[in-house]
Amino acid sequence: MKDNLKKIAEKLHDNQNFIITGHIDPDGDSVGSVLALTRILKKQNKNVRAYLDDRSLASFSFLKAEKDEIFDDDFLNTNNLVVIALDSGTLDRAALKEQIFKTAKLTINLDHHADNTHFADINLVNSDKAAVGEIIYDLAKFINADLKDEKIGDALAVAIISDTGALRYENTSSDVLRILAELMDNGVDIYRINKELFGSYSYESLLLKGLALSTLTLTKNGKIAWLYVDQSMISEAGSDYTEGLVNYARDIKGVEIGIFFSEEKPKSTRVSFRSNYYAEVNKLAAEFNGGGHARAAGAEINRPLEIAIYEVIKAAGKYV
Ligand SMILES: [Mn+2]
Repeated sequence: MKDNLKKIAEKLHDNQNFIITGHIDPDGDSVGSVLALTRILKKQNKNVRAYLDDRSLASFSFLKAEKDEIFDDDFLNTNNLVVIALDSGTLDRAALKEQIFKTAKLTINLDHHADNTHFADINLVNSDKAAVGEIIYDLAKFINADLKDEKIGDALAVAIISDTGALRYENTSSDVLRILAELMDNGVDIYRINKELFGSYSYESLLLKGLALSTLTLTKNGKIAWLYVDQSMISEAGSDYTEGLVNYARDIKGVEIGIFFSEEKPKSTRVSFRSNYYAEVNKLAAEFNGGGHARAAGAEINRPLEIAIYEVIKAAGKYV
């Protein structure tokens, strides 16, 4: 790990032009890490852009991404591009046109998913890290980046707080607490970030939450719970914000696996898996061509919602 950190630090130093990307449907770790690394490199006078679209940035407007931090097509005319993918277990998962990745001078992959396929020229994958934000922090320390910069600190804190569920998940290590303490000492307002991430819902998204909760179902043995959202509920509520709904299933007392289903199209269902203590939901997700972490994983199933629910719940029974 240290070796790769050193190798990556050298490549950051020796190159000038960078695109930083996260994963599709980005979460706080993805957006926070991408913006943090973009800002770190910018401060080192690099020519760098975050590959994030308006839709991805909408929930993170408080991170105040500037136009000149964000990728646009003109940037593709830049020569000798180094592409850095964050928080993406596979190249498919990276939110970047494969062509851009393939034509890059050099590719780097920084991730914390145990099932990462090491798809880049240089790979630093550490599944002991709670968030990619933690890896970016290590890298920042290694290259003596300015962590007192408020916009870098905010982005790192968003990454780490998001992936630890505001310090509630099993991955909340003492390292995580030390990093956040340091960021706080540097002036990062953790209360404000928590408020933005977990206390700023739209009215419509809560209507959708109400509809989703009315579908909550528990298996006979009480170990698996699930809920879903379909297209009619999304139009009724006027929101498609489903972030965090899976936690309601996972957080029921006695439940080991919580599952959330979202009808994307008539024959496409997105599934999120969470577990509490022992069920390796990345293996369950892999049965449906998905992946992730032992306690948090996902899959995209090309089946109608009802059939996806039936098949997934049946398969989940083996893990509890
Ligand atoms: Mn992550």
